[in-house]
Amino acid sequence: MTRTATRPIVLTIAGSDSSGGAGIQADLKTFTLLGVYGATALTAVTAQNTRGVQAATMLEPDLVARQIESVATDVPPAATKTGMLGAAAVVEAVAAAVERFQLSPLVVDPVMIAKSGDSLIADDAVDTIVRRLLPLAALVTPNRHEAARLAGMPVEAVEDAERAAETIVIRTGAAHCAVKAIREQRGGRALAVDILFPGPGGGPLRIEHPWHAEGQPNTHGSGCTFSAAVTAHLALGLEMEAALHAAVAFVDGALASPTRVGTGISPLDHFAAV
Ligand code: PXL
Repeated sequence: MTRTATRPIVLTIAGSDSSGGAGIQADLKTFTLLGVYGATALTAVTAQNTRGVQAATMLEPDLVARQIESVATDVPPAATKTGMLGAAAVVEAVAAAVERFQLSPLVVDPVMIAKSGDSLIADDAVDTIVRRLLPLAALVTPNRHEAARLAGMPVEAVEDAERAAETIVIRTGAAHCAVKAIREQRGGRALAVDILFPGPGGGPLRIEHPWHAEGQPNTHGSGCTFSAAVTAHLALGLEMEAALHAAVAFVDGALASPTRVGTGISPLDHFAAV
């Protein structure tokens, strides 16, 4: 007798990082370690290592849409995330496909700059994300630089991040906004504070954890991994707040690991938990 089991399916719509630390590769490692089945729609191919991005090519918007269609019509995802989208036409194609196939919940990681400082998005694509994609999002996960750009205000301290998160939610219609990793010095300790703003009418929630990005940080791919982990936990049935706590714990473990890869900014260690 054969037995058929199912596992939650998660779709990531993102770019390839040849070094294996960020992008689609980080997403698939995270999905696998958290026990969900990962499907992918590739938006871009980067030639990249831990020292920087050496080259990048965007895929045709139609091919991005066709990948989403192929996945959605056969292995329908229980949750979807977007990472590097790169160009306004790709954002448009992704938003149209998300609407057409009613991909929900949708987690949008508004990827703009790699840890190396290289830009991963065209200027006009940011506006398209705000206008077309964020209204469809259950959650948007900017870091403080991305939050500043999306909200149009400087974001340095935790209070700024809370204001920016509220502005982003009210302006775009995203259901939740999480601003990642604001550094706060408290006594002799550096903390990383994540903000969750749960939509109009709610108050912000703060999640505090140790700051790991000092010394020889292994932070390459931490944003991708965080949004992938939230998406996986949503697919596993967790509510947003619980999914966020679980994702913070996963990323924390991976950042705390002593394992390093490459000669530049090492990826975090996805395997820390195994
Ligand atoms: O971490 C953001 C990110 C997303 N997607 C791709 C990347 C990076 C950072 O390097 O390379 C493909």
